[in-house]
Amino acid sequence: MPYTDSTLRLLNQDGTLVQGDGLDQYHQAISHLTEADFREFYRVMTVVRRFDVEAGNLQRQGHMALWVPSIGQEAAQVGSAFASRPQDHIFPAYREHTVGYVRGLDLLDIIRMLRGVTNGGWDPKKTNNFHLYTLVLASQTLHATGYAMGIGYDGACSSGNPDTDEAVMVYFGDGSSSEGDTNEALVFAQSYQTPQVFFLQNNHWAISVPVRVQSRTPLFERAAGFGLPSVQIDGNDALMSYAATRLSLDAARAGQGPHFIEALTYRIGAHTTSDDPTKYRDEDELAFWQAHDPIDRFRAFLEGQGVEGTFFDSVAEEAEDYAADIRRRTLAIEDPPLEDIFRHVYTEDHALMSDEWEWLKEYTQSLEEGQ
Ligand SMILES: Cc1ncc(C[n+]2csc(CCOP(=O)(O)OP(=O)(O)O)c2C)c(N)n1
Ligand SMILES: [Mg+2]
Repeated sequence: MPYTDSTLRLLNQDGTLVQGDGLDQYHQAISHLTEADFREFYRVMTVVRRFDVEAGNLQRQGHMALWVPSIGQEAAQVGSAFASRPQDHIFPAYREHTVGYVRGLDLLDIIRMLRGVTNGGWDPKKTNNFHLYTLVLASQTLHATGYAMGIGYDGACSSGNPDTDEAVMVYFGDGSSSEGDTNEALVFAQSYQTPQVFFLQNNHWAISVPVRVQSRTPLFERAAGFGLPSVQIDGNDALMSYAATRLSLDAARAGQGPHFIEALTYRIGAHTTSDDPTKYRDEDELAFWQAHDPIDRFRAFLEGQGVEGTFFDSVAEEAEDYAADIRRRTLAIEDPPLEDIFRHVYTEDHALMSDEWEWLKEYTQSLEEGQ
């Protein structure tokens, strides 16, 4: 059983709400959510999961070098993303497709990045402060802490108005929690009391290394050593993810310093399309997590609230349309000019680059002639 006695949860797997001591503040934190909001949580998770499957298929069909699936982690992401406020800055790792969707990222931009036709992603000013995917593990924790220190210097937090005070949220994984960068980011965040939430998605694996090798103690307990308040939540519970993140972000933006959330979830798919998890993972473990699917849980909750079957049918249809649109737009992506490989190496023309470009032109031509 991956959960501990400390794991916080609002939604049971059968979709019923958990009541009980100590949960009042979390129930309070979701009390303003309407049925329309809940439907939106479900819609987003379903559409992004379908997108994820389609992107995996596109990779297998040769349209991308790599795909990074996030199936199984939708609830941790949808709840925390909806809990952020428009003025917040979000620093993702590379698996936060649902967060990106909520913040307004066109998910084709992730495909474009992994296809190698952009110079690294998108413009965060056009994606509601959803910053770039970061493949160098944990470096985004430092970017986030630096940004949050800047917010402090600018006086853009702690005015007492949650609708304008800014905060930062950084996503990182269980494996990344062992990186020096993460530990340095935690030290600086604590020293400067940054308006920041560290959102750790513990999906139980860092490629083929299980989380038990990363730490003998639950990861959220590490935060205490740095002086950060922390909680461990059931990351497959979208409502608890929303509640814990809302409380933590609002405390951070109000001047109470950085907070830490560990969301227990699971990477249902492979690490990436370059990986085969059947080589190192136990079938029983996968079965446990498949039985704790976050979207099934939320559907059960909605059904318990009386949401009718036609809603689920229309969401499924929308997800199919979304996937078809992604496929159509992926196939329409044009290759960048070959010369771009050389164009940005030096700011000015350079003899070596010209020589290499001439060589490549000749070589490419010889291949065409050989056909
Ligand atoms: C600095 C650095 N070291 C190693 C890698 C290779 N690498 C890519 S993903 C990964 C595992 C990361 O695991 P975790 O932080 O748990 O995130 P997850 O992939 O599970 O979402 C590793 C070792 C890297 N990208 N960057
Ligand atoms: Mg991991």
